[in-house]
Amino acid sequence: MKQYLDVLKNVLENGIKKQDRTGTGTISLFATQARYDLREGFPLVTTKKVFYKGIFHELLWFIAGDTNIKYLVDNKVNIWNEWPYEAFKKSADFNNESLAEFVEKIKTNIDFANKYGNLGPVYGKQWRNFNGVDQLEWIINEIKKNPFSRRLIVSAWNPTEIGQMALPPCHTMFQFYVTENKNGKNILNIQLYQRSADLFLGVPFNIASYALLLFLVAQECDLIAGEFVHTTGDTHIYLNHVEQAKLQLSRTPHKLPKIAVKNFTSIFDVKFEDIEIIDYEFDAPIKGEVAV
Ligand code: UFP
Repeated sequence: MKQYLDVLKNVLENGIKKQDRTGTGTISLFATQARYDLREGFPLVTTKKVFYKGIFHELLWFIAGDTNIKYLVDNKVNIWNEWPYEAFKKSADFNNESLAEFVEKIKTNIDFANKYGNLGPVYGKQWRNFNGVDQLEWIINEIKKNPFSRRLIVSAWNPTEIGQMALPPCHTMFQFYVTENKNGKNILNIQLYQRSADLFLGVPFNIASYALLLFLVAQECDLIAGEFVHTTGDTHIYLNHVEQAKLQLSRTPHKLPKIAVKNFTSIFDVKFEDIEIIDYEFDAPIKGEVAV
């Protein structure tokens, strides 16, 4: 994962101090790019431990078109809880419940989850129903029928619905690109455009998520998973992550793990238990405050 460390180093050395929405302050650079080739291994950052399981659950949740946190909290994934909790606090039903109590209610009371667990039309909704269009199903059929198309795009950035979303999408659109391979199966590549990238905390997860998406779509379309090209707009390191970033840069990357998905029948039927990360070698986790 030298490519990731190179971006981290580039922003630390060449980034410019920039104020931001959260009030934390960042060092930021506009528009960077890194390329990860899945044929060299699965791009999971190795210079700190990455807890990838939550992100795999999240991707399956996107693919299912789900936008309610219930599936995530049922699977102990707590990355999206703050937003519906904030909305619940403003409701007439709020009775000074803590975030933990709110999450417990989501788990145990389906009516409550239906009423208060929704995030609005975030990724899953846009991927599967962008103003009536199932973009994911469409793109998979299109890659199968017309692999060399230059129009293989999915967009989560839906200006007609941004106002109803808990958070405007950070990973805004992706494009597939098929490379012809004379010696075997053709190769599937993906480029993500991410408008805003928290390099230390968010990006290792974003890389793992899109690498898994590429792997699954390649399986589905009987292609080889090739490059994930990660293009980021506002590429930043929060000022309270600078020491952590330097610590990471002092470490030497390990060799990359491999990925395998057992019992694959369709991208729409993948079970979390069937996704396997093999031989993940990593250094100690590094803590950092999330800017909200
Ligand atoms: N962020 C990421 N990746 C994500 C995600 C959020 O890096 O997948 F959802 C970070 C980027 C930024 C903040 O630091 O979260 C979102 O704030 P804003 O909407 O102001 O860009």
